[in-house]
Amino acid sequence: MGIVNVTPDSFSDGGRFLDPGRAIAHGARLAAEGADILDIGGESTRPGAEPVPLEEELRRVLPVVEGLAAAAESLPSPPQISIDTSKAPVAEAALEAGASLVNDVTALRGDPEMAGLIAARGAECCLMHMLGEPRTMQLEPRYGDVVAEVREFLARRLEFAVSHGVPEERILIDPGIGFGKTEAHNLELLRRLDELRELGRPIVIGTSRKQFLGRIQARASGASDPVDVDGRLAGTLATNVLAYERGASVFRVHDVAPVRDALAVAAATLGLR
Ligand code: HH2
Repeated sequence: MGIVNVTPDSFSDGGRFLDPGRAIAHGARLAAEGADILDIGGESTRPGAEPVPLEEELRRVLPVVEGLAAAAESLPSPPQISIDTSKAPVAEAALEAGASLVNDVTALRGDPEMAGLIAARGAECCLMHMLGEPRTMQLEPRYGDVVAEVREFLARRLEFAVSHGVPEERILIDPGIGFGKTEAHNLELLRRLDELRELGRPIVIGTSRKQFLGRIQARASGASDPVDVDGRLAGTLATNVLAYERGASVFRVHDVAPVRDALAVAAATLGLR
């Protein structure tokens, strides 16, 4: 899953693809590198981010969804278009324009219309765990057993989605790395990711360029400041390979080609391809 952020403030690429033409070209490049899914988002969820008004989010993402849906038609294996939103009107417009997956970081808690919309449109959805909300989520997050609590949360959200008419086969789950979690929580979730397999749904993992990788890499090299976003590919590769080995099947990343290669080598090593 290649990330297309159409935002001025995303933590790693904010402002780079705010222009629709550039965002479409970027998405097309990720598809050419092997992305099976393009995840288009118009609202940053980085720690501390402020919510974006509906009209503004629509204005950012719609031309990009339309452009990439049109571009996808001419590709030999067209990528699926995903809309990263927690607002039902944005999801609705994107589904109308060619998206077929709704990546909702609130796991259908953000908008009461979202579950019914996804069910009515026969779309797929990704349910992600988040403790709190982006504005405040990194202020001292606490868990007893983080993996058990995330699994329990996802089990309840799966039940909720199914009870609102979304078929189980159309649902993916995601532990929400970095969403209300300390470095230790993120690492524990990755280490014990296989425990989420019990839920029987495909596992999405999103570690790409995230802050905890910058801190770990800095410690490895003896640097005092965290490695900045552009230097976090090593950590991104390591965590995606380990997540793959523990059962993840969708990898939400900024750098599609290197992750594709790392996963191909991991699969060959495990005798899976
Ligand atoms: N992470 C981000 C955004 N959406 N969706 C899922 N399912 N899983 C994730 O881990 C996830 C997500 C944050 O990353 P990014 O989009 O690069 O940054 P920002 O939210 O600042 O735009």
